[in-house]
Amino acid sequence: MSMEKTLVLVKPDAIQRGLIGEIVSRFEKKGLKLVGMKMMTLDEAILREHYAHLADKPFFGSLSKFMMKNPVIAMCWEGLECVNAVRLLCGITKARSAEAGSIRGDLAMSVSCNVVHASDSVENAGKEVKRFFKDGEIFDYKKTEFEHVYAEDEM
Ligand code: IDP
Ligand code: MG
Repeated sequence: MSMEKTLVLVKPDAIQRGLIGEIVSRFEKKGLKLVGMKMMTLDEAILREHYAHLADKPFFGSLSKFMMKNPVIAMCWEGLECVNAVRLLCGITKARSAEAGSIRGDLAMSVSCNVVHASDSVENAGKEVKRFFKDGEIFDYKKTEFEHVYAEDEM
């Protein structure tokens, strides 16, 4: 068991649809700790890196265009084994098939406009947090709620 940090993006469709608060609230209610948050406009360079695994897909161009349509909210969340926990909260990529109760399952219908991004492994989470945040933009503070979120032997 280890404390992990993971990257979440509130995607352009969610910004337009007024879902920022709802999405942030899902992670807050789960008991995660917000350690970084900012609004930013993505450019082609960061998207080429971020979606490198999709570079040869036919939809890569439209995906990049979608992600640059308007700003996104980048967030870094912290918690015990939270990379996996956050992926589960988000649900699968194809939102209309995502499990009810998950963010995508409850809030989206599209494969591409699926309201959130979340890191898919501990290794990628480390890279992605560094990609979107500078050192001084990630905050270290005590979240007293953790005493109630976790058992003593888990912390
Ligand atoms: P993930 O976001 O669930 O990790 P990835 O396979 O890493 O899914 O794809 C990244 C993003 O690319 C997806 O969230 C979605 O916005 C978009 N995407 C993935 N597959 C497709 C597709 O088949 N058509 C259009 N967009 C897609
Ligand atoms: Mg992915």
